[in-house]
Amino acid sequence: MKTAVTLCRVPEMAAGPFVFHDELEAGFAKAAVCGYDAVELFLAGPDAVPVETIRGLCEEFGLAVAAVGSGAGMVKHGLSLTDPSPEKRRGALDFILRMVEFGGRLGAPCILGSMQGRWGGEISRERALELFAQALTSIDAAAAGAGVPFIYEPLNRYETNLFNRLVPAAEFLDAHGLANVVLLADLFHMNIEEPDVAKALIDAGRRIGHVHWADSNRLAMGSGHADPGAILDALRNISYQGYLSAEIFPGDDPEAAARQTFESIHALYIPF
Ligand code: LER
Ligand code: MN
Repeated sequence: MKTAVTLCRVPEMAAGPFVFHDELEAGFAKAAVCGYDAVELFLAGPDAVPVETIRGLCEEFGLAVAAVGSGAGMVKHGLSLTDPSPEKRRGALDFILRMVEFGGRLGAPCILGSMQGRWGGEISRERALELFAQALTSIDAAAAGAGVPFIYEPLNRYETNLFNRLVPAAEFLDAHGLANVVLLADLFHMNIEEPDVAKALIDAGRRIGHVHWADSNRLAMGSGHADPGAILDALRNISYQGYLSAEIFPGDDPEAAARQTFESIHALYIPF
């Protein structure tokens, strides 16, 4: 199990649930001081920062890149993989494939969150899932070629209507033979959607590849009513080896939120 903290450099996402919004060097420095193994990066796109610059910062601060987010494709360009417009869908797929390639050069998988889109209007649920499976099939192969998994994140009902819970998402990946796609278990979304968070982690365990470590109110763990002990027990039960990444609202003191998150993991952590 490894720890990561989010660092967002997308102005349109300045109010989002990301701990640090500093310039990259300052953000890397803060992540390192707080003890993290890695940063999870949210950048404006695949060409926003040269890969060499990020590699240099990783080396300087002794950090890895846990994952790269793709949310800028939605917030900056309005792109989604299930959009009614074929042109928008092509743009979305192209954006994701370029993010996969960019992340691959850093050894980091790309995350699909908001760019999954939603069904409705002229797109039926059946058609949206067909489009989604087609796109994921191309992305699965591209990520395998880049030597990284691809991370699909079920979101709560207010953000998507494709998949809100882990087990149905895992069954969808299985049904379409998407062997290189893993699931992101975001504890905030799960606290809204799953009847039993620990049970869902165990039931979808074979597919879980990344965790957003947040309390029920999306603040640092310890601020709400999630049960981090039960969640860590479930992750131990599935021999989870990936990152616990702080994707939370930072409040007035991002470094305090980062430290609280880190301590919430290490206080309860027993080596898996
Ligand atoms: C959005 O709610 C979220 O959880 C992000 O990880 C998706 O990009
Ligand atoms: Mn998330």
